[in-house]
Amino acid sequence: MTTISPILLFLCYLFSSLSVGFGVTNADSAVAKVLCDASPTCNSATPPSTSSTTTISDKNDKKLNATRDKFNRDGYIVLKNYFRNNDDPTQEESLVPLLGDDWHDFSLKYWNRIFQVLHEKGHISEPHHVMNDEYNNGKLRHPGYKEIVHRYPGRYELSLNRISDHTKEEDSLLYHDMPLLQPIIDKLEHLILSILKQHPNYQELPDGTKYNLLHSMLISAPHSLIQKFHVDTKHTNEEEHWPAHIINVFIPLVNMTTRVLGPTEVVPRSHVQTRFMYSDNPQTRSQAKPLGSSTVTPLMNVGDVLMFDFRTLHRGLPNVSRNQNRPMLVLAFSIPSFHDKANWPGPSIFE
Ligand SMILES: O=C(O)CCC(=O)C(=O)O
Repeated sequence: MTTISPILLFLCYLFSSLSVGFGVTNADSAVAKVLCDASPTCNSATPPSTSSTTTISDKNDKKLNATRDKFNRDGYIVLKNYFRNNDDPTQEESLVPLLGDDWHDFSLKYWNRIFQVLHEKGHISEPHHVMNDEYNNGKLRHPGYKEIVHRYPGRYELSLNRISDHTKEEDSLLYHDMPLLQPIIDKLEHLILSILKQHPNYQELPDGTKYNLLHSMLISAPHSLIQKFHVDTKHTNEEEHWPAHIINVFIPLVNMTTRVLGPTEVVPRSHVQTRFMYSDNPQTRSQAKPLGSSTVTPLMNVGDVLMFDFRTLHRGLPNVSRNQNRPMLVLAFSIPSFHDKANWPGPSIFE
C-alpha cells in the first residue's frame, strides 16, 4: 500500500476544501482525506502560483480548478447564480429569462402535449396526467417510452433529444417551440470538459466530437413519491476509483427555496463507495463499505445549477405542493466513447 506524505495530504486537503462560494456540505472532513487519497485527480491539484502578478486568466483557471476538485472530491457541486451575471456587466447576458420564462413555459406545454399524444395513441385513458395505478403499475410504469420515462410514481423524464432528432415529422408542434439550448451548453462546456478530460478513456473523436449530450426535462408532479437512493450508471473501472465518465447537470426552471416542490437530495462522496455496490461480481459487491448517512439537499433558484457524477447516490424528494409541477432541465454529458443507453429504452409513443 502506498504511504502518503503528511505534506501531500495537507496540500490535497487544502486544495480540495478551497471555497468557491458554492453549495454546502455537511459531510465529515475525516472522510474527505480518505477519499482525497482515493481520487487520482485530487493529488494533481494545481500548485499555488509563485508569480507575484495574477492575471484574470490565472484567476479563472484557479476558480475552474477549485470547482473541478470540489466536484471530484464530493461527487457533486452546486453553482449558485451560475446562469446569472448581474454582478459582472462585462460578462454575457444572464440566462435566467431563457430558463425561468422560455424553458419553464415550454416544459409545461411539452408536458401537456406528451400526455395528449399518449392519449391520442391509445397509451393512456385520459388526455392529461393523473396520479393513479395506470401510471404507477400500468402502461407508463418504468421503463416507459423513448420520449417519456416514468422514473417513479409522479416523476417523469421527457427526452429532448427525441424532439430535436425525430419529432419534426411526427409532431411539429413540439419541434418548433423548443427554446434555445446552445447558450446554456456554451456556458457549461468549459467546466464539463475539464472534468471529463480527466477520465483515462477520454478521447476526442476524429470528427471533433468532444462529448455526448443527452438532454431532457425532469418533471415531478404534485403528490410524486420520494425516490429510493440510486446511481444512474456503474463505474467504468472496478479495480480503482476513476474520475467521472458521465455528469448530470440539473437546472431548475422554478425557484425551489423550500422543500415543498421536492428538491434533489445527494449523498456527498458516495461516488467513490458505489464502485463496490453495483458490481456484477458478488465478491466485489461484498466489499461495499457502509455508506455515510449525511446527505445534502440544495435549495436552488432559477440561475443555479446542481452537477453530479452519475455514480453519486441521489434521489428526488416528494412534491407535496397542491398543484405545481417541479420542472428541471437535465443535461447529461459523457466522454465520447460512452453512450447512456440504459436510461432511455423504447418504444416511441408515436409507434
Ligand atoms: O427528481 C429528482 O430530483 C431526481 C430524479 C432522479 O434521480 C431520477 O429520476 O432518476
